[in-house]
Amino acid sequence: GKKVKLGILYGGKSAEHNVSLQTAMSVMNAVDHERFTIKPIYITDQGKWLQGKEITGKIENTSDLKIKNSFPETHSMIPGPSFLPSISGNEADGEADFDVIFPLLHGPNGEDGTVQGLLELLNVPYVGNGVLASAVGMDKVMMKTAFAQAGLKQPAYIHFKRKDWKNSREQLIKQIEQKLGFPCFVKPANLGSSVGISKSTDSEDLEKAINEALQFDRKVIVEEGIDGREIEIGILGNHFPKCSVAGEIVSKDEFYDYNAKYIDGNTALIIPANLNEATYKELQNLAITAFKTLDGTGLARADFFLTTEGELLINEVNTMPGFTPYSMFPLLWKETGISYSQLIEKLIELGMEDFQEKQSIKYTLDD
Ligand code: G1L
Repeated sequence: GKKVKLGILYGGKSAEHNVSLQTAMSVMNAVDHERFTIKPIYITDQGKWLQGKEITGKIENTSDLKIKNSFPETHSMIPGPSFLPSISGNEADGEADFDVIFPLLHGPNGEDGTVQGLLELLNVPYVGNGVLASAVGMDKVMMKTAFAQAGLKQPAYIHFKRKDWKNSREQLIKQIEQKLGFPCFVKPANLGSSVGISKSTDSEDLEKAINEALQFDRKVIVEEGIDGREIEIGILGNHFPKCSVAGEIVSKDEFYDYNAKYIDGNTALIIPANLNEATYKELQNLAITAFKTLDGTGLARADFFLTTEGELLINEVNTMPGFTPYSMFPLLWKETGISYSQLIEKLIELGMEDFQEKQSIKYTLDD
């Protein structure tokens, strides 16, 4: 058949610009050039959109992905209306430039549903979660509210805004001490920022941590510290999502005790995690429930605590997990029997399937 024109959207005005470049390089090198035409779309760290020439061979260096001049030159890239029809193929002369887009962007300008919204308006199929799941998954407070409603157990937490902190600091500190105790974790509500997160062991610490987190977001969440193991699991699918094996994250002090295959800085990933059968079953059920609660499509990584009492608490669901071949999500699927290349193809398929399904929704009341 015809080759699928795969747009890879990467870069972005974000602190994680380089993570995105690394990931885009891995994805481009893993897809089958016989089946796909790879078309790069680069967003510079200044937020400028540039389209690159088709990629036909192996990329050796991420600097090769830092496109300088847009191609074709006549294209004015987003933002600006003239380019929009050519992404989606709504032009009078016909064919779409892209059959499907793989968005690899991190942070408030891409992971929070805004890019997904743009792609919806352009009417182009894309890989991964839609607007709603991306947006809810990005905001820890919204996510926890949804999980609570679904009856999922999670660590206790308190959230507030910059204004509340300004007006009732004393009261908030007291509330946190009473409801959560120490240690507790302070985080910007926005999941995209890995910055601004800290552990507090006393109220003095806590104040500092909150001031710090408030620099990165107007909304802050403080979570109870949990004594337990950190367990993660991959989810793949649309209507009938499937789980991967689980993985465990252990710290440097512990990982000499394990035969860890994957070591990542100060942590090791134990894959598959050593869990009893009942815990495994429950973990899978909870992960699927969480995914459906967010109305997820394509993929997610669900992160849990397994308490010393054997209880599973959901920590968060990441709708855009790390995605190099050495990241937890692809490693979990590899252990489950799906290679990195197969995973990418499956995700593209799921994205196109979801698009087809959305196309069949009736928007008018005529006939
Ligand atoms: F498109 C997928 F498959 F849905 C997808 C999109 C984005 C998977 C993983 C990611 N991950 C990221 O964008 C990143 C936050 C790790 C930056 Cl590359």
